[in-house]
Amino acid sequence: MEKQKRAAAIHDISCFGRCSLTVALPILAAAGVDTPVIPTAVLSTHTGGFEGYTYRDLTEDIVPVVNHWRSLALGFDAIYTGFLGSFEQVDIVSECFDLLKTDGTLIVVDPVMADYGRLYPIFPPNFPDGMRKLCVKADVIVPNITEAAFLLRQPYHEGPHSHEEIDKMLRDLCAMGAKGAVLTGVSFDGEQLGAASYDTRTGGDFAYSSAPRIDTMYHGTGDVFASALVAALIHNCTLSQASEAAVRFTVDSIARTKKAGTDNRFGVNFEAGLSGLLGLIESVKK
Ligand code: PXL
Repeated sequence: MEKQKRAAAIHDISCFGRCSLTVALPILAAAGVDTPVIPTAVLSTHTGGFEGYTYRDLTEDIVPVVNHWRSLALGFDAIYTGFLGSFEQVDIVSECFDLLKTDGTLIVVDPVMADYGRLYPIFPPNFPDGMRKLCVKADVIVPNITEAAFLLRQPYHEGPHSHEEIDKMLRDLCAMGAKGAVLTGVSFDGEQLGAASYDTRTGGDFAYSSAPRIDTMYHGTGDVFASALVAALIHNCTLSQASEAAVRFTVDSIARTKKAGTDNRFGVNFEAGLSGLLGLIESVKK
């Protein structure tokens, strides 16, 4: 049997609401990936739409965990980060990349901080400056359109977008330092919604994946998308193949959640798609 791949996931645990580690861990595990975790904080729920959530910060634990792992000489095929709650955490995680990565470690940064034109209320206005520094060190970044606008210090506007605009955003994002970028929430016509990717490692390939827009919004879909993307990349998909698999996995999760009429704060039913995830990843390679 092929050696099992290992991806370290560095995110918070939102105990309820299906995002961050409670999404990344099952999705990567279903794809057969050994997924050690560094929880950066424990919250009773995510911060999107719930009142009175608890928040236990675990910043102090991050470096000790990493140092212990270093004493075990573990190797990582990927390091995947998402929501980080403070500038200090961003700086520490940036340092962790240097401490943990070896030749061939893929660093994927989802700069979770904003959506629909606005920063999440938990973050100060200059938080994108911190995230920018982390994105510079990534192999692949996975912003939505709002996050990309903040990273690029440019005004946000709602879609549809032109191909020229999206391609320029992708090029400019990679010019900041990342080798590849996948932009989510992309629509060229208002009817189809999906992702656009750009990979400088393959000579600057642009690719687009979409599905008919489902007119609803659920929390945690960005994490579902990025986790499926990392799973596919670990299985040697190209960035465009991985983006296609992640779009399909996320859209299916949204569709079944809409059918069930679930509260949009509760996240999406990705669990029903887990048994098909490896098959989906293999199918996009053909
Ligand atoms: O889904 C991203 C996310 C992760 N973690 C926490 C969040 C959010 C989005 O709001 O609040 C704590």
